[in-house]
Amino acid sequence: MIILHTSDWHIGHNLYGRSRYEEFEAFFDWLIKCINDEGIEALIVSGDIFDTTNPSNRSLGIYYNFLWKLSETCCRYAIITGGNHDSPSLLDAPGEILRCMNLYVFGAVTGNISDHIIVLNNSKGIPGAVVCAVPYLRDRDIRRYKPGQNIEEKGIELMNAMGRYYQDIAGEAEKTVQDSGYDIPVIATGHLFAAGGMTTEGDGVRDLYVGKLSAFSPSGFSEFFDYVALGHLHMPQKSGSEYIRYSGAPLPIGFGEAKREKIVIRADFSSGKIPVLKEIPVPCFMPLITLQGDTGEITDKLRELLSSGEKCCVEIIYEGRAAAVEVNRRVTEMVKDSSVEILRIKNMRVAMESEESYESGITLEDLDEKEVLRRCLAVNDVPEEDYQELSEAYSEILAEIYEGDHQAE
Ligand SMILES: [Mn+2]
Repeated sequence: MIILHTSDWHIGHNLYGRSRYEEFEAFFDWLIKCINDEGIEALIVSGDIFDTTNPSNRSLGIYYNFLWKLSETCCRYAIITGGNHDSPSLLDAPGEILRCMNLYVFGAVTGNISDHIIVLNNSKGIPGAVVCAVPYLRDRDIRRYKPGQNIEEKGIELMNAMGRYYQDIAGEAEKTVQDSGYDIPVIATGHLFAAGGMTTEGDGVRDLYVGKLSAFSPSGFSEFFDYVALGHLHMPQKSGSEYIRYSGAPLPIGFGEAKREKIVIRADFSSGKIPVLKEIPVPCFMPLITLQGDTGEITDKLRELLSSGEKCCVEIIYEGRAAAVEVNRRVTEMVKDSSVEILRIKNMRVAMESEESYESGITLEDLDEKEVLRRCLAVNDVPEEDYQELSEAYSEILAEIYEGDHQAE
């Protein structure tokens, strides 16, 4: 059985308001070709299919178009699990019809653990692998609410509940393997932050859980799993073992991770339960380039970029002393009618000298939610000893907003 592991597609993601549909279409065309070239029999997608809980019609079109094309490849199965960015009910809505095509979708956990166990048959119709398809585990799905608990206690309980879920599903999978009569590999999926995981600034990875204990120890995965296909972290990485891996996002989600290599992972179980793993690089469909310096440096680098004729998106970090409006005017003039698009200009000098957003030209897009709160507390002269409690309460509200299933009705 040959499997392809990918995650964090974030279909519909835009960069500073610029849509990226063409990049997504190019990625899926490439993925179809890759699946055929690599002889993939099952595709596993570990969460964050869409960027938001209510994706646009065009995003939905890209997704379904891909699933339709997938059915014409050598890939006989797809296991698609929801991430923290996804709406469980939106993913699950076409679940029954997709199942007819051997496409298994799990937006959220059902009450019945055995629903999440799928036996994949090999090309001869004999059981070849078992998949434990575990989507992002929401607090409300696995933990019972107890009044009076503080955030830390809730966090510990949540991590324990996650550990129990993986142990229970491993137990269930073991029975399935025994019933099959074949000694076949077991693959688990997950969308979570594993302890020791790496992120970079501006990579778009959103905090999952409230409180300090928000990382899941990879030792919580049963040894019974031969491979764990993780999603959530956008940088490809191993998590405490060769066989517990994040594939990372196929497209850079921000300028911060533009230079990092993007991959999908091929796991070949043809010679037994220990897979042969291969990282397949994903091509760059739209270079994201950061130009940093004063007016001279920026215009020189921009001229070089323009002469290469390459299509790209640019972020400018301006460190000079002239007025930002002037730089803006100059670079806008330079890229007119070219294949270079400038997505944002950040004025470093003013940003460092002044915290006042009105004067510095810092917009809401430059700040994350926590920074907005920090500024709000400072402006309102809230005493510093209250910061901790207020920011924890604020994080709880944020989690509530992000995890609220707006498509539920
Ligand atoms: Mn993600």
